[in-house]
Amino acid sequence: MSSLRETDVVTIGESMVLLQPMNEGPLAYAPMFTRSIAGAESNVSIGLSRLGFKVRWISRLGADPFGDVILSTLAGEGIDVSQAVRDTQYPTAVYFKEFKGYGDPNVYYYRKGSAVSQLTPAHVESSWLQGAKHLHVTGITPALGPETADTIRELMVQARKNGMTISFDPNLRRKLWSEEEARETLLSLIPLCDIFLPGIEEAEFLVGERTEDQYGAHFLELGAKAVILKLGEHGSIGYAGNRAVKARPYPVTRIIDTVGAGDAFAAGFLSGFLENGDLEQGDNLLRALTRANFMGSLATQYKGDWEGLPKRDELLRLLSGGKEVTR
Ligand code: KDG
Repeated sequence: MSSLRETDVVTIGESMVLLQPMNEGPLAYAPMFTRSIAGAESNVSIGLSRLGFKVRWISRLGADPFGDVILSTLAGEGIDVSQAVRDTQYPTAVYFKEFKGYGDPNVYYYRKGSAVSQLTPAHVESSWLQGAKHLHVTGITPALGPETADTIRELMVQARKNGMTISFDPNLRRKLWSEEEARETLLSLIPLCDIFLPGIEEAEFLVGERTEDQYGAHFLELGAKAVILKLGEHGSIGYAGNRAVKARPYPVTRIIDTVGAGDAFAAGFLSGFLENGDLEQGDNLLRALTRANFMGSLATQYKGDWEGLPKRDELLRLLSGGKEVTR
């Protein structure tokens, strides 16, 4: 086996070509679109890569032009795509957004029967995790095909055996599976992760209505070492060991597009975790949460799922209140 470069983070998931209407309003009346790419795991990969981390993104893509676009975009962001497989039988997925001018955008998926939906545990290669410190997975991949949940589970088990840390963002996508299936599968993956990153509504979906502290205690009891609750406009709260730390939100004056904010948050949090380590020590948890809140708020101010993610020097300058010289 050829040796792969050292990697900070490995992630696995589906990226799609994203078509966004150039005007607001119903998709049925949208004549023109811009083309980008999107996918929760590749969004996190871009966020981390721009902050200077080495990231390996694993996936399957059709042997089609849309697969080419995704690969060249991610490679252009400095991400290791060498383990992504081209599938000659099944296509790359596509998704559309619809901006109604109020609330979150609607999304329409064309991903049934995609290359990633065919993923099985038999595809897992030991090279995927080689030389890596951390695995990040989401609850989207398990929803995509008959054996994709088992594949994610297998990878988490292998990562554990390799001594890697693991983060898991449930990323509930109700359009992809039934509520019962989603709840059962997502809950079953929590004991395999170190860092669990649910939004407050996802926590409620999983275990019913409780207080923030009860969510934290419950998910820690299930086996996560840290629970990071995203509270939207109220910031976030993290639980690790006996600690509970709340981080204030960054005010956003104009929200353009909320899709991808959770992934920006995850990239921000993981970057803090990877830089500072043990979340039970000192102010490590607060620093990671603060960065996560800032990245999440920044992401909502751009159209597109990842385009607004900052590079390291920009992030550090903005976080310290520095102004940009624009002309
Ligand atoms: O978290 C944002 C992602 O959800 C988006 O980029 C596309 O993967 C995607 C999905 O399934 O919605």
